[in-house]
Amino acid sequence: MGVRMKRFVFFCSALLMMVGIGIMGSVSEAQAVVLDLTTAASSGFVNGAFFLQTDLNRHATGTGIIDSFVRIQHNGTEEGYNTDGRPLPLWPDVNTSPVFTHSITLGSVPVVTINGVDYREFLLDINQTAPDAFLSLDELQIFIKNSGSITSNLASLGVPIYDLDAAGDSYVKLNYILNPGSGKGDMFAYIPESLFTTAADSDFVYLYSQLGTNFASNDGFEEWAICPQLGGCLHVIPEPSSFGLLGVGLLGLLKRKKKTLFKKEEIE
Ligand SMILES: [Ca+2]
Ligand SMILES: [Ca+2]
Ligand SMILES: [Ca+2]
Repeated sequence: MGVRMKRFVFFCSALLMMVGIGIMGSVSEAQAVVLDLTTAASSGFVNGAFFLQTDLNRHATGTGIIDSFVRIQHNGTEEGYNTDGRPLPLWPDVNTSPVFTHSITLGSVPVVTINGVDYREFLLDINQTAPDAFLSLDELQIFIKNSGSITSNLASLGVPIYDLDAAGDSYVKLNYILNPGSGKGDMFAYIPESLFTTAADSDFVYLYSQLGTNFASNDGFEEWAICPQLGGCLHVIPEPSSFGLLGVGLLGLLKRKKKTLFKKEEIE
């Protein structure tokens, strides 16, 4: 092969490689989702889970209605999961008070129906400063296990149920300023009930979240909660009109499951 031919072959190979990398890049970008929940009542799906911005005022719901089960706090990035186990040397961002961080059973997590689909409902309450109100939920993973006191790494948390990043590096962009003040919820995560079909009500649910990679955490803690006593947090919102037009529409589509899921002894 002559020098000119070798140069031509090299040029073609390089071109093919660049095209290939470009295709691979666009495919992975297509799989990753950036869900923007920075406007009131905005919503969307990531890997089949439904995320909804909310202005739920936890103080207006009364003590004991909302059960907080994992609280994490660290400027920059932060991560952790709920458990009864202590100490938590691998998870320094997690608040170790049993009031704020403890196990939950699947039976205590309310099931709500949206557009004919059953979901398990989780509430996220964030706290940020007003000038830097954006915060990213960069990872959310849910597991099921027959023990509620694990303290080790994520691989020890049992059966994987849901992963925000399963189809690419996705994140949900949140805006604290939509509902400022302490103790006000910011987002619902609705995980399809169909993913939990092999689990029993007595199994423990681990919720791992990591925040602050794309939009850094600051100021106060972030906290996940459920509303077991009334079969879901949306049912305790006093004024549906404050939910915005989309919220009102969703409320019309949302029904509380008939069966009683709450067992008092399972909560705290
Ligand atoms: Ca909040
Ligand atoms: Ca991610
Ligand atoms: Ca924060």
